[in-house]
Amino acid sequence: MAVVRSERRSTLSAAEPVALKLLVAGGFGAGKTTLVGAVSEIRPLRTEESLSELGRPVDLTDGVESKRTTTVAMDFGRITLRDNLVLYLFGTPGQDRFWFLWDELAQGALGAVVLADTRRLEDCFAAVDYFERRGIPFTVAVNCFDGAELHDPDNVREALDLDSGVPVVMCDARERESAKNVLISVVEHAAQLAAENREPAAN
Ligand SMILES: Nc1nc2c(ncn2[C@@H]2O[C@H](COP(=O)(O)OP(=O)(O)OP(=O)(O)O)[C@@H](O)[C@H]2O)c(=O)[nH]1
Ligand SMILES: [Mg+2]
Repeated sequence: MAVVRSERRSTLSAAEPVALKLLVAGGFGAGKTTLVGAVSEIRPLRTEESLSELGRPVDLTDGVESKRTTTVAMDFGRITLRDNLVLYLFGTPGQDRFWFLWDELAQGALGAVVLADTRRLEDCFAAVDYFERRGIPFTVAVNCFDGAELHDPDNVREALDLDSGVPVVMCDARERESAKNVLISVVEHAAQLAAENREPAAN
C-alpha cells in the first residue's frame, strides 16, 4: 500500500497527514545512506557493517576503495515535506549479495530515487531495471562527488537509456536541501504518472 492514511477513512480531512514510502536505491557506495541521513528529521536507522578483507572477493569496491562500511539491510528515515505529507525513506543495500531484500523493501513504495555516481554509472543499471520492470516511478539523481566530471542530464539519460519522462537531477547527497529536492522530484513524477493513468484513454 503506497499511501497510508489513518483507519478513519470516512472522516478524512484535508489536513490529515498522508504517509508515502520511497526507496533510495543505486549502486554500491553511490551515497544512499548519506542521502537518507542528510534529510531525515529523526535519527536515521542504519545497518552498517565493516567491509572486511574477507569480503573483498565478493564486494566490488573498485572506485570506492576508501569506503570502510556498507549497508547490510536497509537505511530508514523520515521527512515531513509539508504539514500533511510525510515521506518514509528506505535505503537499499548496494551490493548484489543483498538482492534478496529488495522485494520486501519495495513493497508498497510510491516511488524511488536511483542514485548514480557518474564514475561508475553502470552500477545503477540494475536498480533502473528493477523499477522499470515493476512500474515503480523513479528519479535518477546524479550524486556529484568531488572530482567527478560533471555531465549533462541528457547524456546521463542517454547512457542509462531512460524513457524521456524519467527525471534526471543533479544532487549532493550530503546537503539536506539538495537531497530534499530529489525527493520532491520523485513525488511530483509519481503524482504526474498517477494522474496520466487516471485520464480516460483517447478514442
Ligand atoms: N564527496 C562526496 N562524498 C560523498 C557523497 N555522498 C557520499 N559520500 C561519501 O561516499 C561514501 C559512500 O557513501 P554511503 O552513503 O555509505 O554510500 P551507500 O550508497 O549507502 O553505500 P552502500 O550502502 O555500501 O551501497 C561515504 O564515505 C560518504 O561520506 C557526495 O555527494 N560527495
Ligand atoms: Mg548504504
